[in-house]
Amino acid sequence: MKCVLVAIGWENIALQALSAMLKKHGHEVDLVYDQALFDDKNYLCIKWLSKIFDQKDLVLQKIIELEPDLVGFHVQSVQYQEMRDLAKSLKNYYNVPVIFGGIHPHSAPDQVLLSDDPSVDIVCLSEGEYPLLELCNSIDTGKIDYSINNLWFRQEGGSLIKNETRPLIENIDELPIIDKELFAPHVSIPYSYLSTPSRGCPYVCNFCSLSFLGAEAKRLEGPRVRERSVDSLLEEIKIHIKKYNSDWIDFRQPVMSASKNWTVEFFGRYKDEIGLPFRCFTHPLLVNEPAIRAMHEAGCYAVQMGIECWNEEIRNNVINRSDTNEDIRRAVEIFESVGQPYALDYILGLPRLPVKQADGTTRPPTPEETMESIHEELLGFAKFLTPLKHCYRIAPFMIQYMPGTSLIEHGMATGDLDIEEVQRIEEGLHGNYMAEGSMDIHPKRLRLLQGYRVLIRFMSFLPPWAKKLLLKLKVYNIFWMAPFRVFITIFDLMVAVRDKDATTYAKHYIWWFKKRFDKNYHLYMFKKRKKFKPLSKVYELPENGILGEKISTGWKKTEPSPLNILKLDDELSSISEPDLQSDTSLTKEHPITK
Ligand code: B12
Ligand code: SF4
Repeated sequence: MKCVLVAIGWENIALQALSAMLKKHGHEVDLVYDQALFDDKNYLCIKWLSKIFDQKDLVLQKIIELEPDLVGFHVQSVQYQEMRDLAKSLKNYYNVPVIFGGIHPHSAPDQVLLSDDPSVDIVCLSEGEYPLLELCNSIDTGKIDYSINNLWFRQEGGSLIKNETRPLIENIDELPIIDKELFAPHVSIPYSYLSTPSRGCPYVCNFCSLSFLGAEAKRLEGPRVRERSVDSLLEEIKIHIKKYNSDWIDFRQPVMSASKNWTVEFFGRYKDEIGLPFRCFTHPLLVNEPAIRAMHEAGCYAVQMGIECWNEEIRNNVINRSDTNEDIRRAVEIFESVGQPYALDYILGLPRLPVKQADGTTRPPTPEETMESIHEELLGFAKFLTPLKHCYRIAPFMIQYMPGTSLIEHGMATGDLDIEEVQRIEEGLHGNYMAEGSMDIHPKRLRLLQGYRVLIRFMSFLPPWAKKLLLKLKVYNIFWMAPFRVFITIFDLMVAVRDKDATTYAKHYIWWFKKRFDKNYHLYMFKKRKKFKPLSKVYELPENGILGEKISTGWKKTEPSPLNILKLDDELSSISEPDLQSDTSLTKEHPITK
């Protein structure tokens, strides 16, 4: 059978993993990729430019032209609304089951699989390799198997089937090597090679989507962190590097690495067997000298580490990180002594702690107490940054609440979030952390945070003596008065010039931009739009699972036998007038046909 996978915004390892599994078992896989130029939900979002380059109609056209048997969307929260719209449009023209997978459907499956909206038929929770394979195998037999674990189904009429979640895959080496080829026509793999060497994270920071995956792993009694073996990871990299000749490697796993021995062994061999510069991520509690030295000697040009909050009480009690400020100092001293360049991440706008009252109860902090606590925290952090020499980038972001994470409860308790805001978060309608983040906070507090954001960003490229002077003379007070966007853009650009990550991102953008003028590319700017005839009824999964006949407009359900027609007549007579009307409204002409 043919499965079409859909991605928006950036290269996607999840789809490469799924594709490898399906292809290994003889299924056909295609990718429809929308770079979403200037609205990639990653870093660069310029609304007016994104409108000029918006080619959603071509994305839809491409999916329909491929005549798939199943369409799978990878959905992160920031992409949810767009993906849902795309699925809805697709079903106006083509009869096909739609499956949503990825962290967003996993975090909010009930919000995605709605009984009153047939846009999404199936949701995949947790890991998708085996469930998707089993689903495709069942489609091959002509009848959907509704008992596949990890999958939730929506059937004709809106009834839902919610299957159990299976344990996590213990040995991820057993999975086939990811299918990089899938993305080769769409992203420039030679610029940078994206790899995720492990799954899961040993920590449970409650602002992070991985925290509830951790809780889920515990419930399923499986191991939370699963690492590829050194041999298997080196093999994957060697095969692909030979093919794509990439400039550097971007190790994008939660933390590299949960095990000191693995790190020392892997990077000891990496140096001789691969030897390319790379970047990776860590956590203050995982930083130890042998591991950092092994990484540094192997060509690590940057380690990225989250500090997230300099107020120890908030770090421990609100965001659920157990590291102390001393642990962070110790980790940073190791980077400094080894001479390892590093980048630090920071979250602005975290909820404050409730205030304890004399009678033992608590109350939310007052606006004044909140402002005071922010000043204290961020000036303390700025002072901590002053002597650092090898920290080449400090990235302060606005808090973006992720669906399903328990930080939301703290936000509610302190009044930072209300129920409507939470609903917006679960529907993927919240702001990106690169911009204003999730909250609709008081303008005074926002201004204060923006001022500190500029100050901390500015400190990224100052030598220690200049940072000291800046703080001593309080020159930074100017940042509270200046236009935030102008300042942050200037400083972002200054940091970006010497940041390999940012320069590669810029190179990718130019590459993508050129693709829009390549006649053979599916998102060619001037490509002729096809007209598709709208269907009279939106496709829904048949109750008996039988898919019927495959024609150019997708699955055509088998005509009911004369016996069933009699039954159907009875059913139809019980449908009320408004129901029939709402059905015909689905035949309205869609913009693509205009
Ligand atoms: C690598 C990575 C990236 C890479 C590549 C993106 C990618 N998805 O491959 C880059 C750098 C581009 C990136 C960017 C962003 N990322 Co990111 N990223 C990750 C990271 C570290 C690993 C993802 C990964 O490769 N996992 C390995 C694969 C195999 O596992 P998986 O993704 O869980 O997929 C499995 C299942 O979910 C399921 N599945 C997934 N998709 C589908 C689809 C179908 C049809 C089916 C059936 C199943 C299925 O099957 C897969 C295989 O088992 C995760 C954290 C994490 N560990 O998950 C964050 C994470 C996914 N990123 C996150 C975010 C917020 C972003 C950004 C928005 C941030 C930003 N502004 O920079 C952007 C969005 C860019 C974009 N448009 O894609 C959040 C998402 C939170 C949320 N609720 O949406 C995560 C979870 C990090 C976090 N700690 O919260 N990211
Ligand atoms: S250490 Fe990083 S990846 Fe792990 S739970 Fe915390 S924020 Fe998420």
